[in-house]
Amino acid sequence: MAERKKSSRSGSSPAPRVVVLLGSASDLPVIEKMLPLLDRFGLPYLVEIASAHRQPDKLKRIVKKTEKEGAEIFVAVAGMAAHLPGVVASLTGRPVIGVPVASGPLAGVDALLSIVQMPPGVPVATVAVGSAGARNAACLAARILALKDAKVAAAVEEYRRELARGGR
Ligand code: C2R
Repeated sequence: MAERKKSSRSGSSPAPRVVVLLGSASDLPVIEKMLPLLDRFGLPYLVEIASAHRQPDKLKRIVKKTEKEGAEIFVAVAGMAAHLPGVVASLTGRPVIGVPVASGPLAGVDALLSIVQMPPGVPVATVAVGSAGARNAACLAARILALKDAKVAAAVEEYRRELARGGR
């Protein structure tokens, strides 16, 4: 499964600036509301299912290839013993945002602790469990990229104004 989205600002299919990696197809519902946000911020993205546990070679290939193509932020979404974000952070020096998923009997506490408790030197910016976290991953990616991209910064500010008007 690979979904390469065009930037809403461009007619061609640009290289992804944000790469969204999922541990399983069962995690897909969690990113449903994240993808329209990436579109809104004008960030082309790629979605791939690549488990560090089950498909380590595939995961490494995707990270290395997209990094070479210019990917700036990696978002890794996983439940249970969620090693995927940490492994991605070991494969790239680019910022990695980890989204814990509430799958399995521990309802996301397992994933949250697996993602947030990285050893020093290999950071993963950990957001909330589930869909709220996935949406915040898009917002955080945009805020990081906004530092050097005026169009993304304008889109972030417009989104913040909408929230202030009572939007959700
Ligand atoms: P299945 O539904 O495929 O059995 O997966 C997935 O993210 C998912 O939430 C159950 C859960 O296992 C997680 N998973 C990981 C990793 N690979 C799969 N945490 C990994 O590499 O970290």
